[in-house]
Amino acid sequence: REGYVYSNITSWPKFWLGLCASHNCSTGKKCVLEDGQPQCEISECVDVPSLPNASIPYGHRGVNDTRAYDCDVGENGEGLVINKENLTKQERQKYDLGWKNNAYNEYASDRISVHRSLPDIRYDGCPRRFPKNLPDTSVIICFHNEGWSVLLRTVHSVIDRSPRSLLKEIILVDDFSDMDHLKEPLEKYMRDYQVKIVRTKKREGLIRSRLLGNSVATGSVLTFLDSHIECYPGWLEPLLTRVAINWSKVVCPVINLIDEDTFKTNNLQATAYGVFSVTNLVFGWEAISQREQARRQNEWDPIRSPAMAGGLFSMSKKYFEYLGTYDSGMEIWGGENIEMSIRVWTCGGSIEIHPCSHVGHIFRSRSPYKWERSIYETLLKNKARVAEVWMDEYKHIYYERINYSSSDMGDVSDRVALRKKLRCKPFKWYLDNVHPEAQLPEHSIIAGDVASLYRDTLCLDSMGTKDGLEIGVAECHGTGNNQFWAITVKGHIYGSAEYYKCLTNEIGSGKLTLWPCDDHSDIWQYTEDKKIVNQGTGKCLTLVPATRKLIMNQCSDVGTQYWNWRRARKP
Ligand code: UD2
Ligand code: MN
Repeated sequence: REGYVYSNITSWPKFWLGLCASHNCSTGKKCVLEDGQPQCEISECVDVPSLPNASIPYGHRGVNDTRAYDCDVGENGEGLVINKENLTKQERQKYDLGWKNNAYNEYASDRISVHRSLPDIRYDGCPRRFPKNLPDTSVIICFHNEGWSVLLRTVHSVIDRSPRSLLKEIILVDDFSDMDHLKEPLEKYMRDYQVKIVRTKKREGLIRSRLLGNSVATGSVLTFLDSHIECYPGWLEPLLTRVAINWSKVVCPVINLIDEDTFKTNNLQATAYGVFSVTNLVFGWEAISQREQARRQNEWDPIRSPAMAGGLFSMSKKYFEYLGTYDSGMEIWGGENIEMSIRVWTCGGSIEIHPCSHVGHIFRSRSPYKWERSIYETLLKNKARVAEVWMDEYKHIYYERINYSSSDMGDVSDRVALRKKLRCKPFKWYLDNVHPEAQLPEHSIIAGDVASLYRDTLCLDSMGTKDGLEIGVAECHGTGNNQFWAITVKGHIYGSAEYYKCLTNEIGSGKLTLWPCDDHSDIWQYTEDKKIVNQGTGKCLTLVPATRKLIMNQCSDVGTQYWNWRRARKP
């Protein structure tokens, strides 16, 4: 096996007993075990553990740090606002470095207890008692370069809030991090908590790292978590209960937001479920459909979700393996959640979000990792593998928008064979039954980029996707996306790869803009001699070469009215 396991669990330390998991403490207090009994106490001031052997103590109780702090900083999911202008030069450097390395405010995190409390936000109707024989779980946390206090808080929130009998083990999978604190110091620290650490031998990415985690897991359920999360009270039991009811259920907690700057948690209930768009395979949240709302009786009933965000879920280990784990041909990050969503639903399982289970997650506005290829190329490859294997005739909707060739996705024959072996239902079944609310684009006549015949290095470009933005021209890049245009059977011109936006010649201003497509969208014609004519006004789309702008003019035979609508490559 790749990597190695640190400690084999023989007996469990007392503080693992998990009694605190079911012991509610009021705001600002945390639960500790005194002689084996759970007690509430005001959290002590010093507990972001120092890095072993670090010369400067870590955390806000550092000997050189004489400012007064509130001991209850961050408790109950409250935020800590750091005014960076007030920091000394040295502190300011730490502050800036924290942001740079992690894309979140590590400086603030270091000042909040790694055992901080979170409020119990479960609905009153959520069960507080659980079946005796719930299956146990391995919690698998993959990380690539994570801040010390954030990773520790992740692990402690699992230990502190999971009943011992349900928590078989915690497995940290280090995906080839290069931060020093994640080497010896982490091993030393985690040894006390009997957390297993396995490491990849090269950068594998999240997908193959999870597979490594699974290969050493011994629990009957796998619970995957990101490395910058915090579990709320009672998070685990509902997930395992659902898996125990039916082993083909894949169950996700409600994902709450932990603010990347202050670490304040948002403590909201579930109002959305997961979906993805067929045009670009991008995951998103959407209001729970009426259909699904009608099926549920209570707000605490599980929500059947068309897709999952990907990071946080429980799934039977046996089922995970039966279903073909993950597509190990996918790189680094992205797309695996869409693949898993389609696979689970079409091959007989289901995905649920449990409103009684909450986990906070730090969403970052940029990715702090190093990427060998660009994020864009990595995603292209991973998503093409999803489309090719799972989407049947619908894959072309995706391909034509990105101009992707089959040679770039690698070999997918194993996954095609898996789909056949499992006798999974067609993608159309998924669209009809699991996510009938999904919007699908109209059937297109031609789809691809549109180059000016007057200057053939210039292509029509949506210039972004905001409603009402004027479109223009830009150097042709050949990757689809903002230069993707499709004219449909009805004569609508779809612009932009991502959303259902239609080309409109605004009355009055005459501007050429994109608005959400509907029955009233402008009708266009792409003529035999390659002009783009607006049916309402009879005018032709015309390039103004000097300004690189577009206008509508009377049709004539000037070169600037001719456009080469080039078909996207189809694998
Ligand atoms: C979301 C998911 C994430 C994953 C991703 C799509 C949630 C909360 N998060 O993005 O789990 O499904 O969508 O792929 O649903 N990591 C590695 N090696 C790498 C890169 C990342 O181990 O090369 C780890 C990383 O440390 C983290 C996890 O993988 O724990 C997910 O990465 P992320 O947090 O950057 O992704 P996120 O939350 O934006
Ligand atoms: Mn994440």
